Amino acid sequence: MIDLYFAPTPNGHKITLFLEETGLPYHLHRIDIRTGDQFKPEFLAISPNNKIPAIVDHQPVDGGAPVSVFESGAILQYLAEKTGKLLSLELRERTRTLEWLFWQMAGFGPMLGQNHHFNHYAPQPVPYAIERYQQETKRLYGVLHTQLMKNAYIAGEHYSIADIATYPWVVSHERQRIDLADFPAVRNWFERIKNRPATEKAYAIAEQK
Ligand SMILES: N[C@@H](CCC(=O)N[C@@H](CS)C(=O)NCC(=O)O)C(=O)O
Repeated sequence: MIDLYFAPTPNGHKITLFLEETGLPYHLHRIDIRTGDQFKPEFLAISPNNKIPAIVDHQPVDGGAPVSVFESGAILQYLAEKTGKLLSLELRERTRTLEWLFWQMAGFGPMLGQNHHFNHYAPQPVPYAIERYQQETKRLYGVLHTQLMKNAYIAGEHYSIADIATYPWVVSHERQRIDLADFPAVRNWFERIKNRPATEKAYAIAEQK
């Protein structure tokens, strides 16, 4: 059984998407990041950077003590290696998948996070920052569009943890002031992932619990 420490945010949704897609049993624990659950000592013991998502795997493949993992990209890689799913063992496809997973973790996620911040949460308008992160958001959607012109999915012809890491950030495209009509390959990919039964279930469960 996997314990998942979760809030319904893009980074949180990555892990419910993976777990629903693969059918790995899990128990979802809500962390209310608006009221400070992420600073409680028992959560910091699992996630020292005080952020969701985090997991504890009570049945690691080595048969040893439970393993905890924080950082959504590391969690996706850990779970993919545990299950043998959504991360190819073939050298080139695996490299491509990890390359785009790291692209999401280091670029698409953080830059779009800044876009959300300066468009919706900053206590005062900062035009330079709004413009800077809007341009960077558009650039990154352009990079994703170019990649998706080549393949059905980000790392090739198979759905992978690179898609799972990226999709929840595209869900918020309207908040990022992005029109998917400007990026048709992204829009087609987005619609296909949205209609996967596991995606529908992951979002429904996350909103309920
Ligand atoms: N790089 C981290 C980012 C995680 C992250 O930013 N989590 C946010 C919610 S999406 C959070 O827990 N924020 C609480 C806080 O910063 O106190 C990951 O991908 O896991």
